[in-house]
Order: sequence, then structure tokens, then C-alpha cells
Amino acid sequence: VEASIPEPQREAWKRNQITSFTDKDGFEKEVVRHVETTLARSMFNCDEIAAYSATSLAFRDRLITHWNRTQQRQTYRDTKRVYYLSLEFLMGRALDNAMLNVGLKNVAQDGLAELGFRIEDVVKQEHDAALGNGGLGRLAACFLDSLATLNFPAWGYGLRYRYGIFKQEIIDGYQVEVPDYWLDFNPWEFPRHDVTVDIQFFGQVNKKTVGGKTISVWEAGEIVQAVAYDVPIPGYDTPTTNNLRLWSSKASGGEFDFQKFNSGDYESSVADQQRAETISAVLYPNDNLERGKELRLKQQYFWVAASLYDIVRRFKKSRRSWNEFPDQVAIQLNDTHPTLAIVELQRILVDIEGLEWDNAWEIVTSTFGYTNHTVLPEALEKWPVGLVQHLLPRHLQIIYDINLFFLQSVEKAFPDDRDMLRRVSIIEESQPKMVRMAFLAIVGSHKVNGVAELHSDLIKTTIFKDFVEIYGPDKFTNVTNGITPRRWLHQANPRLSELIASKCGGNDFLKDLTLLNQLEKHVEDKQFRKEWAEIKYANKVRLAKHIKDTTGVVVNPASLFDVQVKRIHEYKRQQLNIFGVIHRYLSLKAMTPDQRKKQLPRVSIFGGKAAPGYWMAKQIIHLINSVGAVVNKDEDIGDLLKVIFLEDYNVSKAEMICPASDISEHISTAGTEASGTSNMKFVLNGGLIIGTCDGANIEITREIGESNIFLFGNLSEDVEDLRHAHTYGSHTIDSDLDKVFNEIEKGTFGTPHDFSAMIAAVRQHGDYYLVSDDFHSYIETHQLVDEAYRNQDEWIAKCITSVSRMGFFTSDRCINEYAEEIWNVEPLAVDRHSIWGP
Ligand code: HBZ
Repeated sequence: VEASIPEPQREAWKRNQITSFTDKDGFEKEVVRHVETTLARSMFNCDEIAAYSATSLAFRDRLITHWNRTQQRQTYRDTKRVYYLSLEFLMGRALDNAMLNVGLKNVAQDGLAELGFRIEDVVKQEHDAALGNGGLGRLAACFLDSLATLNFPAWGYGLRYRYGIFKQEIIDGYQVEVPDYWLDFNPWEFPRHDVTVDIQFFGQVNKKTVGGKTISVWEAGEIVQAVAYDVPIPGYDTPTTNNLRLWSSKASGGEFDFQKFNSGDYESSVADQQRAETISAVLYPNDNLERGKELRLKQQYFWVAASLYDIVRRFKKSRRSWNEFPDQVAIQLNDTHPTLAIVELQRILVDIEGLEWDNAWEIVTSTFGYTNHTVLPEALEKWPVGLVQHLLPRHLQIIYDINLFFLQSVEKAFPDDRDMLRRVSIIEESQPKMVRMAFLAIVGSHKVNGVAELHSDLIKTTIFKDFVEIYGPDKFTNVTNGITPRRWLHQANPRLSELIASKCGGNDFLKDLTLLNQLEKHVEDKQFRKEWAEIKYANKVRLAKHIKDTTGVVVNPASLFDVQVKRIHEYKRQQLNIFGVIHRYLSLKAMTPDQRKKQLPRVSIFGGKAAPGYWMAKQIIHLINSVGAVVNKDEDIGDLLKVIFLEDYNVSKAEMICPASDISEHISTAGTEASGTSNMKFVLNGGLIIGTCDGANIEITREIGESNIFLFGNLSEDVEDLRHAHTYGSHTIDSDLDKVFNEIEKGTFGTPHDFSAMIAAVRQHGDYYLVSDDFHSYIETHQLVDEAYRNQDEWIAKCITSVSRMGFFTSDRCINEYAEEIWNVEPLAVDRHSIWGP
């Protein structure tokens, strides 16, 4: 590459290489320069937002130099790259993370202090990048951090939503959604107006004969432009800075159609423009629910087509033969949302590049891997055939051909099993007919993985059982989820991170989390336990302050903090938790004052968003707030019980909440939560968990030991029978739960009618989520929690032991597993000292 540039010119560029700041003075210079030039302000009107902006710009400049060099290095080496396609990247704030990953937070802290600012206040000015719903989107963000940290040549591809997940306000105990317009000032993105792709929709397919060969030509009905916005992703303690490319939609041909405009058709020219821009306007706020909206399908194709165009363009630069494509490119599908990429690549290879079908299909299936995140039937994506036909006529033909060849092969292998063909067909023969995206993703990929052991076993024995028979078990694998310890320990809990470093021989554990096992030999160290406990207490004080500031409720930081924060969903069973809280309240009320004095004070903390259209989830939020309104002002109860609902749970709130928890709740009906990742965050921050035998809870138990976790409830293998019994046998409700329901119905927590559907779901509608079946065991286990917490010394020992055994749950381990088992890619070693060279 370098040789193509004349020597003198190259020398001039090298002579003027940008050098990034490395110390306080250099940092301050950059901040002042940005305040005075980029922001056109001065020391007289530099507020915290300006200080945030200038600091971010200083770090951004630095990242960009690293980013450029990383890209040059990767292009020069021409090695295989990973492309992670995800409709969601729940990144949270970038500045704190960037400062820590490049190892200059102390420098920035001192520099900002000299300029008159506290770094904590500056960092808080940043708006979360909230381009995701929950676990799936945050997993993608953790993966980007690990990919960069481990020096993998990797890109993320997503959508640049103008509105991220809505902001949640609680008004009169109800959730109210407020739009999240976050792009006002975003120093972390680079618009690439030179990187645009035309994306077509609608239209029809025509056959043409070219050189004696008949080919299909898709004539567009509408064209929308995709514009790239790049976000640099810095690795921890490495110069590798990868790229997250987000696509934004724009009307093709610029602002609006001037021909229409000039001919007086203003309205329709503006409407065209708006229709185009709507595609990347908003993130759909549903988690684990598919609603089949046309705009959603448009988003998916828009993003997938732009990304593939980009990937193919990059591949073509190397002038390799198409058969080498899978040696250069691995594409991972984060759930079924990007499944159209399979069809699009087949279309590019066959229709545009002229490859034979079978040859193209071999390339396609060797390129893709598919990660499944759910077994819930309502979350499995299906699109009406008619809708696909209308929007993407050529793609529907290709889907039918993929299905035909697939079914032919199945028929050959299972000649006597007609029903098998119906069951595994990519086209569901329903009214209307539907395209089953998960089946398409399986057929078009070489590996399919679940996200925790139980989940990966479940998909093999339930929803994808037939495919295991067809392809054999090796196509299906497990990669248990993980989290990045950089954000979820080092950034969220700096004091604990520092204490750990002091016992583990420095910060290396942040890159090799198994080094945490060195903590175990210090468990008996009294002074160490004391410092550990002090840090937990300080984190609780900080959360208590936040609770006071945002809800007005005063909580005692010496209480046991019991936390459940995650999206509100019946399967995650926040209703079980609040029913348990009511049970505790009733028990306390029934005690004499003397008995009460012996009780352990507790704060039950909830947080999470309900999908705007999920009525039952919203009722659950309302019940939590209604219980809080009664309990929190009950003078008999005082500190013994407080019930808090934290508004607008998001990544930056999680960074404050996880370090402040004593016990957190991961209590989904067994077999429903694919993995869970907040369970890992809470344990890593020195909290214990109460949970069901579900998702990654099972592996956490295996790692940290049964005595360090509070497990309860029915097992997944018994769920089906229990449900069957509810519906067809006699269904008796747990007597303690019945008392809770009676109290709600008495009106103790407001108008009983508001909560009648929640109660009916258990009493009359078969209790699908087994709330009653698990209630007794749940209440009993919480009593064990109380007892354990009374012995603070042992409690702390449990926490330390657990943390020391959490090494497995780093997303670095996950990424290495994907790299080895699915992607077949190697990291690109970096020479820290050579800047230009390979
Ligand atoms: O993915 C979650 C799983 O529920 C959780 O168990 C797992 O740990 C996590 C990471 O693997 N799934 C989601 O968060 N799913 C969504 O947010 C979602 C969003 C849009 C959809 C469907 C699901 O259309």
C-alpha cells in the first residue's frame, strides 16, 4: 500500500505525524484548544457540558489516530475479519470507558481539576448511547470491547437510530415514555458522507438473457440512501481501536426531489424525504416480542444490505477469488434480526457476480454463524410471505429456492417422514403463510449457538430438535455469555477494582479474569474483609443518595439491599418479587414491636422498562409503586422495609446499582431466561444472588459453589408437566400467596381492580410462569438470605470467594470461543512501538 505513494510525499506525511497527549499538560492543552476553537468558548463560559465536550474531543482525536492505524494495519495484513451484525448496541457512556481503556483517566482527572472541574461531574454530562433494549444489545457492546481488547480485526454493524430506547418517567406510579433524542451533540461518531450505499425496496423482478444465460434482475421501486457513521471502539491497554459502523437513512439524491419540488409538488417531495429518514428513526422498544411491522422489516433489510455491500466492497479490494470469501470474512448474526443477510449475499453472488447457485450457497453457509437468544415462542421472528414479496420480491424468490433445495435434501435423508418436511419448512403453511427466520438462519449458517449451557441444550431438544437430526449435533454449540470486566468492574466500581488489583498483582486481572482466583487466599484476611465491606457500604451510600434525590425516600444504607433490575417481563417474574415483598410486609405487620426489633432491615429495589405496548408489564410497575407508596410511609415498619422503583434503568444507572447490591434477583421461570448477564455483573461486584436454576445461574453456581448462591424453585424439566397440571388438573394456589392476593383485593395497595388481571393470571389462567408453584420456596429462600446476612463476616467471605471464582464469565473468554469454534479468526498482534509498519 505504502509503495503506491511517492517517497517525498510519504516522508512529509510521516514527518507531520500526529502525536497524542500522554501527560496532564498535553491533555490540558488539547482541552483548552477544543474549548476555544471547536466550541468557540473561553474560560469565562466553560460550563460542565463544555468541559465534557472538550474532554471527549481530546480523547476522540486520540482514538481516531489509533483507529486509523488499526485500520491500516488490518488492511495491510489482509487477514480474516469478523463482522458482528446486531440491530442493537447498548453502549452507554463512552468517555469514562475511553479514558480507562487508554489508561489516561488519572491524567484527565488531574488536568480537569487544574482547569476547575471534578471528573465525576464531567463524565455525568454524557447522554447514554441507548441503542438497545436490554441483554442482547448490551452483549453486543461487551463483545466489541473484548474484540478490540483481544486485538481481533472486527467490525460491528448496526443502525444509527435517531431515537434510542425511550426514557422512562414514573408518573402517579405508572410508566410514561419520553422520546430519547440523543444526537444533539455526539462527539463519538464520525459521519462518512463519502461512504454511502443505495438501498432498493419494492419493484419487480425481470428475467434477462445475458450471454446466453438467464438472470434475474430486480428493478427497484424505491431507493433510499444509507450513510455510514463510524464510532471508534478502543480496546483496553492496546492500541487496537476497532470500528462500529452505524447506518443512517437518507432520501436518495440529497435533500428532497427538486424536480417534484420545482414542479410544485412540495408535499410529496417532503414526504419522500421523511419516509426515507423514518427507516433509521427509532429503535423498536420490544424485547423478546416480535410484532411483524413493515417498518421493522425495512430497517432490517436496509441495514443488512448496506453492511453487506460494504463487506463485499472491502473483500473485492483484495482481488481474491470468491471461494476465498469465507477465509476472509466471518459474519455473526446476533439473533435472527439480520437473517436477510444470508439471502442478500446469495443474491449478490448469483444475480450480480454470476456464480452458480451451489457454489454461491457453499460460500454463504461457510460465512455465517447464528446466535439464538430465546426459546420464547412469541419472540421467534416470522414474516408474512406477502409482506416480503411486496418489499423484497427477489429475496422471496431466493428464500423459496433455498427452502426447495433444503427440503429436497431432507426428503432424501428422511424419505418416510412427510411430517418432518412440514415441521422444518422455512415457509410455514399457515394463513397467512410465514417465513420462519430462525429456520432460515439455521439453514444458511455453519454454526448455531445458544448463550448458556441449559439454553443451548434446550434449543437442541425443543425448537430446533428436527434440525439436530438433519444436520447432526455438531452444527449446534454453546457459547456461554460473558461481560467485560473493564466496564463492569474497573469502571463501575473503581475502589473494588483497586482493592482487587492490590491482591492480584496489579491490573492484569482485567485482561485475564481468571487471575481473580488469587483473591481466595486472602479470604481469611480480616483487614481485607474490612476494606471490602467498607467499599460495599460506600457504594450503598451512593445509591441511597440517588434514591433520596430521585424518589424522596430515605433508605438506610445499613439495610440489606435487594435488587431486581432488568426489562419488565412476566417470564422474569418481577410479580413474584413484589408478591414476596407484600408477604414480608404482612409478616412484619403481624409482629409485636419486640419481634420487629429483631428483624433485619431491607430495601427492595426494582428498576426496568416495560415495552410500551405490554400492558401487563406496566401493571406490574404500577403494583410495585403502589406497594411502595403504602409501605414506605408506614410508621410501624420504618427502616424494616422500603420499596423503591428506580426510574429509567439504563447502562449508566446499572454502573451505579450493581456495585451497591447485597442480593440481586434472577428469578425467571426455569427454562425461559436464555442466559442473563446482569447475574454476572452483580456477582462480579461482590453481591450474592437469589435465583432459579435457569440460564447462566446454573454455570455461576458450578463456578462459585452451591453454598454461595441462593437457588430455589422448580427445575426446567418439570415446567411442562406443571403447566399441564394447572390446565387439566385441579390448581390450588399456595396459601401464603393467597393471603397476598386477598390483601391486594382488600384495597390495601389502591384500587384492587387495577391488579385483578395479575392475580387472575395465576388463579384462573393457568399460572403459565409458575408463580404459585415457586412461591413457597422463594419465601423460604429469602429467609435464608436474611439469616446469612446477619453474619456479616461470613457474608463478606462468601462475596470474596464468589468474585475470586468469576473468571469464566468475562466476555474475553466468550470471544475466544467464538473465534476458535465459529469464526476461525486470529488476533492481529500489535507492535506498540511501530506506528506505520505492520
Ligand atoms: O439476550 C436476552 C436474553 O433474554 C437474555 O437471557 C440473554 O442473556 C441476552 C444476551 O444473550 N435477549 C434480549 O435481550 N432480547 C432482546 O432484547 C430482543 C430485542 C428485540 C427483539 C427480540 C429480542 O425483537
